[in-house]
Amino acid sequence: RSRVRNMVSPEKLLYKQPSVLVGRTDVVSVTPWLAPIVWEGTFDPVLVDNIYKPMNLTIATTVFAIGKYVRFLQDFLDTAEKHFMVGFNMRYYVFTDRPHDVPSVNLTRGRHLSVIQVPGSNRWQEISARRMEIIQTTIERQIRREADYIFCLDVDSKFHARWGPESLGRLVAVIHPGYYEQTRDRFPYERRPASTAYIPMDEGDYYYGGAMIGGFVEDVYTLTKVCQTRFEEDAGNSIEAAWQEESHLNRYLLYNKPSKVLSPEYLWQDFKAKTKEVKVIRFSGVIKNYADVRPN
Ligand code: U5P
Repeated sequence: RSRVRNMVSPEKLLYKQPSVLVGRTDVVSVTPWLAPIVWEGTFDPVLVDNIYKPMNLTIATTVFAIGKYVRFLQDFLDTAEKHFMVGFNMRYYVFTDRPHDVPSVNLTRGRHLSVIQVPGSNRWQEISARRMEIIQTTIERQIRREADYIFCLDVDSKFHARWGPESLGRLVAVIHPGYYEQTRDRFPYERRPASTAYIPMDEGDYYYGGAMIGGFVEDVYTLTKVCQTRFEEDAGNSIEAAWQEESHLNRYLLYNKPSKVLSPEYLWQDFKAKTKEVKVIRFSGVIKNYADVRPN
């Protein structure tokens, strides 16, 4: 697909003059490999919308709702319709073993939802692992023809404020809200050298959250393919990485740097109090009783 064009700003669009001297100084908004770190105040939402809207992009969103997790779909989808890529063509792909429990949601124009039936599982670790495989096969079967960008999101979450095209990029990751104040030796990376997700103590950029992977469909395809192969290699050696696919994702992103990094505004946790650098919470994981929702 070649619909992603250069960034063209419409003529006569009025917006605040950009400054090279004044901006946010309380947070870092660029990585050492010069990828933007997206924070409130580092982009102009009106300008960004006006650049991306004329491209007529289609965004794919995959979400898994297996077993009792179907109960999270209603809020996830309702809040996505309010805040997520508003005004863009959207294709939700809902993977579930309970298609009859998928709520009917009023979708605005240009937005579609398809339900794809997948087997259930008694082990949540396995559900987590199979996500990579299912995303990969669905990209092969349809998403690569149906969308330009893809976001793979956790369902036990809600949108609270704008999440727009400022988040688009070739390969997009989000900084986990739990570890951004810590040194890398304290990140919960997989630390056993026998695992293909292994990261030594003196390596690592950020700790990325497994609740979101995004980017060009083909870049996310490669990521899921590599992570799944490694996951299976580990399984063959009876190893399960510390945080399953999140560990494999972190390892992948250490050596395949993301082209855009989303600040923890884009992945918060409802049990965590807002910190001063987070001006707006855009998306957060809801508080859930694991004993209640997980199969075991
Ligand atoms: N998930 C399910 N059902 C389960 C466990 C996990 O659908 O029984 C999917 C959900 O999309 C969830 C994601 O958001 O895997 C990550 O799981 P967790 O780490 O939030 O439990």
